[in-house]
Amino acid sequence: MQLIIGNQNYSSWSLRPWLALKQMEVKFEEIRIPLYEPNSAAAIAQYSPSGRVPVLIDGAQTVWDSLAILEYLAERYPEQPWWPRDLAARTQARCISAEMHAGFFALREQMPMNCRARFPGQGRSPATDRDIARVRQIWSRCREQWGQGGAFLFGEFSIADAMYAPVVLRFVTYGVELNAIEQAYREAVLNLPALQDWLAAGLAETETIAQYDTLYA
Ligand SMILES: N[C@@H](CCC(=O)N[C@@H](CS)C(=O)NCC(=O)O)C(=O)O
Repeated sequence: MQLIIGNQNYSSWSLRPWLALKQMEVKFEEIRIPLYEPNSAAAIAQYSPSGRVPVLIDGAQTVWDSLAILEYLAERYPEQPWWPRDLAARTQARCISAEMHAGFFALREQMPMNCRARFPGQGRSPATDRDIARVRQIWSRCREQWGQGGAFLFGEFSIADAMYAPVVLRFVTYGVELNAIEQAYREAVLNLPALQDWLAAGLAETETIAQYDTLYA
């Protein structure tokens, strides 16, 4: 099984299936293609019909799009707890994962993932403030309603946490203030050894993407 990803410093969509694969202890080969370089599009096109990463290659099966990859993995390895086991919790987890996948445009555009950077207080606007408030509400409500069995949104780590992991990293980069419940959740995600491995790899990368590094520099 191969997962094609972009730069670990910047590629938020790549982080989602990568982190879930690590958490569920599924072995895979990682193929990293630095984005926005002269040969990036050609390199991605070798694997991805959409021209985007992440892409999962499992034998004859090509799966592009982060959420489709996560759903595929959940079906391929049904013994692992990709989604919460309780139907009501699982439904909620699917709703917030879809909400992340299909929305939060201001947060994504004005506060792009950049693990190495620190831009505290930057990127704020009425639109990003709305997105931040909604993420905080989701985290608080999930932790309060479903979080008893562990430190994650639905207790145990699930796809929903993978979907929100890049937001945890954005909140660090842009210094977003959180309440105690949300802070504890942010720390639980940050303390995952796999997330630390991702950050270390991102920090060690030498490529830079000027449009993200100079946004608030
Ligand atoms: N909806 C897609 C979005 C994927 C996406 O936008 N990937 C970015 C990197 S994070 C990409 O491949 N950009 C390269 C490009 O657009 O040329 C998903 O969920 O996988």
